[in-house]
Amino acid sequence: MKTQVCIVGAGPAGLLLGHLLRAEGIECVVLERRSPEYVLGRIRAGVLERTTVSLMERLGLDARLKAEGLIHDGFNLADGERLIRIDIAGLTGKHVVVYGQTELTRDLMEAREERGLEVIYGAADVTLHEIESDAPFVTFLKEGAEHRIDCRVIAGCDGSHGPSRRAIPAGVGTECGREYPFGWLGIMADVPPCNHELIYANHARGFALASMRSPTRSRYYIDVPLTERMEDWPDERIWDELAIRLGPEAAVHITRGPALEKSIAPLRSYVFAPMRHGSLLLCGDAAHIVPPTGAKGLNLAASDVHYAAEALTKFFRRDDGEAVGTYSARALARVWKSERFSWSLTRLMHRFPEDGPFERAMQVAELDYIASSRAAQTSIAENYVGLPV
Ligand code: RFL
Ligand code: PHB
Repeated sequence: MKTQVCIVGAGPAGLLLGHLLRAEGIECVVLERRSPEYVLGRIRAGVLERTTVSLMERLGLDARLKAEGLIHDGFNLADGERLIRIDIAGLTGKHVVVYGQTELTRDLMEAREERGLEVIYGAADVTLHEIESDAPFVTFLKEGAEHRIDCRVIAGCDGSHGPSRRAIPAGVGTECGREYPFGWLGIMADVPPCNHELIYANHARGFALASMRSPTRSRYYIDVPLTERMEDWPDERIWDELAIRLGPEAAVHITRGPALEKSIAPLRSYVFAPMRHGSLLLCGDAAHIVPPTGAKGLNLAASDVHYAAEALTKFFRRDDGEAVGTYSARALARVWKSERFSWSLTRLMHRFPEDGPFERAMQVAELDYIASSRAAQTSIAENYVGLPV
């Protein structure tokens, strides 16, 4: 098989890129290791920035997002006693939209036939070849047979464990990051949210987040040591812990219900640079990871795709390779700012095991400063709604 762009991974980055390229008449094929059902079963992000919504609008795939997405004009930081509201609409004139990554992925998935986007699910042993040449190719196994896709460009949208980043020879790139000494235990339940806006709480017992997917579906998180096992967290224990950490005002509005899903995700910051090597472009989690505090992971994948689609359109439609050459620098400039924001909000809202009285005093002072300073709130708000692309 021959195509112009072979996209590895059909998560939000791969599907968004595929649709944007097809809309420009560029040929592409997406290869996905898992089944569509498996991809839709993964519960992840929930908050969309303007840039992510705009991409769906541009594709004309925003009907359900418009109808079902919840517009949020603010969110809250709780520090045990008070609730500091960040009025993102008042401070920036913009808002965020609460709409699950699962739903966004479903919208992109369902439009693939109508838009002529070929996605091959169940592609095993995907391997990238000759990425330093102008004629790279990808091989994979499907139902026991080996297949080969020749292309001009490979887009690595295969998440943090995929083969794309690993295809870059050792010594070419640099990587750095940090692991955090806790994970987020998430619970999804068909109960009304305890508050109409998100609450990120820093409590003596640890972090908590009250989020949602709809007026009848709640998503909550607490941080737990990485040594915790899911079996030790029956639903009632999670609800009890949430009620304490979110504080009495929110606790009275928590409706408990059976968990539809529960899982523990580790927190990590990571960046691989450059995001292009030869004919391979990396997008989304394949190149970087942020801790979920601040809801940047999915949105960063979308902004990478925005730059990648623009670069590839110039390359294939106008024979202009400059944008491909500058893709990595453009994408990384935004990536680092989101890394900084996610790291700083994580630092502010979690109790780190190694922290002493000084680190805690710094958190208190910063929360106090945020509570009293419009400038500090504006800085948080403009990062939360998403920096411009
Ligand atoms: P994805 O979504 O991981 O998609 C990558 C796709 O590539 C496929 N793949 C392969 N395909 C072919 N061959 C291979 N060998 C392959 N290996 C992997 C995978 O099956 C998958 O379909 O990356 P993408 O598209 O870059 O999107 C990024 C976002 O998914 C990610 O940043 C966020 O979901 C991060 N994240 C969260 N972000 C938030 O903003 N808020 C959250 O609450 C939140 N929760 C999460 C998360 C990420 C998690 N991960 C990665 C473990 C919770 C979890 C558990
Ligand atoms: C979510 O609803 O899953 C969510 C919301 C905000 C975050 C992280 C996750 O910062």
